[in-house]
Formats: sequence, structure tokens, C-alpha cells
Amino acid sequence: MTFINYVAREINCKIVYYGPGLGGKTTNLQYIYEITNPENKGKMISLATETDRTLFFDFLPIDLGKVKGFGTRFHLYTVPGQVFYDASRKLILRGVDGVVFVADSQEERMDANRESLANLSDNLKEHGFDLLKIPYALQLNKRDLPSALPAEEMKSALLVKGEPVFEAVATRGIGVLETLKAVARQVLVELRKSA
Ligand SMILES: Nc1nc2c(ncn2[C@@H]2O[C@H](COP(=O)(O)OP(=O)(O)OP(=O)(O)O)[C@@H](O)[C@H]2O)c(=O)[nH]1
Ligand SMILES: [Mg+2]
Repeated sequence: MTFINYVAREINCKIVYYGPGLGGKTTNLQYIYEITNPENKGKMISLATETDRTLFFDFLPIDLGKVKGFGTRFHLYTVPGQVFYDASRKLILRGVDGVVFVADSQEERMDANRESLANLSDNLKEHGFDLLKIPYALQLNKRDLPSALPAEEMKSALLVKGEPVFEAVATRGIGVLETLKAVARQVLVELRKSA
């Protein structure tokens, strides 16, 4: 739910990175954190297991420039991808403005990608959102791995509408900012419509 603070002249939006376990959601946020100037970011908070799997969420607030004199503060969250953390995923989607789906390009993860995408659609519905309407981008991550499927094949399995698609190697930052900008742009368009 976009929150506009007229006193601070600041627009607050929530973007959630969704996708199967080990797909690279946390890695996306880590890269964004690393390359963002200190004055444009807050603390990154990660609640992780000992093996660095996301336990509850990661959180990173960043500023993405001004719109009509208002600062834009984006609150980036990741969900835990592991199947049994569904209650957490649901909770994190509360008040979401835009979603990035981080798909794992490895052939053996395609079932997990599909399952996670269906889970996203269901969990959005529970909050009264529609995947077909919400600002959304698809990231095909881990393009560097030998078992990565052709992008076209992944698209035919995972595209849900005419969403922007980005090939990424999150560990090297490839495609990460492009993905974020694509979803942020859509969120701001929606905001203008409702303003
Ligand atoms: N080769 C390769 N490895 C990647 C890439 N992106 C992420 N990884 C690695 O994949 C592993 C999992 O990445 P995470 O970012 O923790 O995955 P996640 O989606 O947050 O996983 P959960 O928190 O369990 O849902 C880590 O070892 C990353 O370094 C990539 O583009 N290529
Ligand atoms: Mg994670």
C-alpha cells in the first residue's frame, strides 16, 4: 500500500521479491545494497538461518530519486522461498505495491519455479490482489550456469502477462538494477493514476 507522507514530501512503496528457494532473491537485495550510496539507503535487515537461507525476510529501504518534488522511498523485501514457510510469505505480501519474481534458470528448478509462481498468485489473492494487475517483473536468474534453460523456453512456461523479463546473474549484479527499475516504474505509473 503506497504511503504518501506530505510533511516529509516522501512516497513510500513496497516491493516484494518472490520465487523458489535458492533462486537468488537475497542476492538481488545484497547487490542493490552494495551499489547504493549510503545517503540513499537504510540498514539492510536479514533474518536468516545458519546456512544463509532466508528465515523470515530481508528488508532494504532505498531512495530512487524524486517524482514531482516527492522523494521516493522503496521498501524492498524478500520472502523465504522454502516451501514450508508459506505463512511468512503470505504475511510479507501484505500491502505490496509491486512484485519481482526471481526464477532459477536451472532446468531442474523449473517445477519449483512453477510451484512458487502458483503460490504467489494464490497468496496475492488472499490479500485481494491480482497477479495479472499488480506491477510485476520476471527475472530469469542464474543465466551463468551450464544447466540454464533457453530464455524462450522459460518465458513460455512462466510469463503471466506482458511483463518485462530480464536475464540476470545476480551474484555479478547483471540484470539486477534493470529488474528493480522496471517494477519501480510500474509502481509509480499506478501511483500517478490513483493520485
Ligand atoms: N551461479 C549463480 N549463483 C547464484 C546466482 N544468484 C544467486 N546465486 C547463489 O545461489 C544461492 C542462493 O541465493 P539466495 O540469494 O540466498 O537465494 P534466495 O532466493 O534468497 O533463497 P531463499 O532465501 O532460501 O528463498 C547463493 O549461494 C547465491 O550465491 C546467479 O546468478 N548465479
Ligand atoms: Mg533469501
